[in-house]
Amino acid sequence: MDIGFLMFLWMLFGNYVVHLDASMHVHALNQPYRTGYHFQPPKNWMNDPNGPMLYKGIYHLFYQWNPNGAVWGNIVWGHSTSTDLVNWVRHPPAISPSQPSDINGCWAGSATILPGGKPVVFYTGMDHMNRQVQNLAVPKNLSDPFLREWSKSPENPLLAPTADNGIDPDNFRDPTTAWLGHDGHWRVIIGSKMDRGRGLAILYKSKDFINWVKSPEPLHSDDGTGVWECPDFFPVARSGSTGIDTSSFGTAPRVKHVLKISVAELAHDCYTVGTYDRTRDVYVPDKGFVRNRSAPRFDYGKFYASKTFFDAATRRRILWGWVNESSPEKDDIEKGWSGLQAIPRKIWLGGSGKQLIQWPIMEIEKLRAKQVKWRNKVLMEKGSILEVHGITASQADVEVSFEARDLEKADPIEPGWTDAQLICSQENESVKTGLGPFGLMVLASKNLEEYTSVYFRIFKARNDSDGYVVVMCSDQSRSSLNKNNDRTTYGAFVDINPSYQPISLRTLIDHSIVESYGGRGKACITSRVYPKMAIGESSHLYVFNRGSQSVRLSTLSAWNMKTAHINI
Ligand code: DQQ
Repeated sequence: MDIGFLMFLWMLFGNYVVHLDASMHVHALNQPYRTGYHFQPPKNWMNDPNGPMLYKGIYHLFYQWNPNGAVWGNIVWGHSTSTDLVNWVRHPPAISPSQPSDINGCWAGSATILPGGKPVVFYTGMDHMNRQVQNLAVPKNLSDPFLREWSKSPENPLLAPTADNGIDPDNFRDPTTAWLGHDGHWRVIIGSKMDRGRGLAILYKSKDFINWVKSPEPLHSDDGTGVWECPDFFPVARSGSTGIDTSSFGTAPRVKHVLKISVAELAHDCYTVGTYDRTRDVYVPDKGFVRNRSAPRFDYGKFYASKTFFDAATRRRILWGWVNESSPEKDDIEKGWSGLQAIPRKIWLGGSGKQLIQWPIMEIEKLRAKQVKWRNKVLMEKGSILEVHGITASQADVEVSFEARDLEKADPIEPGWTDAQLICSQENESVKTGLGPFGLMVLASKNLEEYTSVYFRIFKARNDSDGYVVVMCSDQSRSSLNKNNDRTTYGAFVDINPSYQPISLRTLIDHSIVESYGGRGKACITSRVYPKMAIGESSHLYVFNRGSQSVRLSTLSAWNMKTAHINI
């Protein structure tokens, strides 16, 4: 069948939004935790996003998938495509174990678009000796925009641990998107670990993408971080939110580089912003970036093994990240699936040059349906709770902004309170302090037997000249009557000055995921929750203030989100 005709059929039937109230009802009864607009396969286990790219106008997402069950194992590359990053069509797995170099699993990897527009993927194979090696695969038919069939290189594995190169065969994985160097040679980095827990990004170079030479020095390494998984290395503009191609030759001071590593020991995606010296092939993080537990993170909740790609059509850099379950494994087996992808986020460097900003891709706004709008409401001190009526609160998008008066009444932050998650856990949302907690209660039952609260507290900094410290929390401790799930209270600092700016929060609520963006994307926290009562139409949304000072809600917009067509 002709490709044009196929595309036509797909546009007609594939790329539409389903909004079936009856099916939502069935959804609520049988599978209350499946999502309406977050990416997930129809069943079984999913983890890392792999090889995201745009090819001939079609977005591709591959993902670590177990075709046989709801727990990790038998890993293949699941594959879906989309024209809008919202609605997705499922294809057969793109890459499955079939040769000695990947017979025990096709693990994480990335896509690179070669000059002339030809995509290739580099992925980690678990070989017949259970060593981690790197393999190449190319599309069989470049005229198929859906890239449904892939051929593995007869030269695989292209990179392997040997007695001479000193690479640990158990810790050598997750190749990045490759980039072209000043000498016209490709570069790629692979996550690894050396003795005594030094994490590193091993650098390889190649002229032809087949023959690779290991550089004597890694691109970067750090003591005590343990194995680096899923590294991601990309340029960002020093100003503005336009994305930059991974191989772009923009130079400092107009371009900075970001190195993200997934720290396995912490299950966190941490990043630094710094300078990439193209001649010496080293990356040096800017001063002030710490690499310990308080390193900056893409997300301060559940979000791991993330990967970006450059969307050349819209000139955006887009971030995908895996959001794991926080329920016991037996519950995952019972419901027959595990793992979501967060809503793809546009990502860019903030004006301070010190942090990345993330915002849900604008395409997701086309799912917004019925809207409720509020303006100028005063949330009185000590227990103001207002219900937002008129939307389906289990599948919603909410944007709200608060203005705190009487900032001088904020309590001073305790000395040593440098860990926001710890502050949020100690300063539980029911404890009243000067300014805050104020925020949202989402996925709440009518009488608040269950709810997930996302809220702020404002403290005075220890030095008057430093102004205020704004902490954002996402509290899962009362999310479900079932106490067997993870009940962590997550926390993040939000770098805003409440004297001049309203404190804004956007929360994407989708049955079992609560994805929150504080300070217009300066701090993100994603939670997974499994309410027993606050399900489907029995789910409610509230705004609250439990602090001892009143707070003004300047604006609130809440929308029902339509159900997207995802992998059905
Ligand atoms: N998941 C993959 C690995 C990667 C890990 C295996 C990160 O390649 O290091 O499924 O979640």
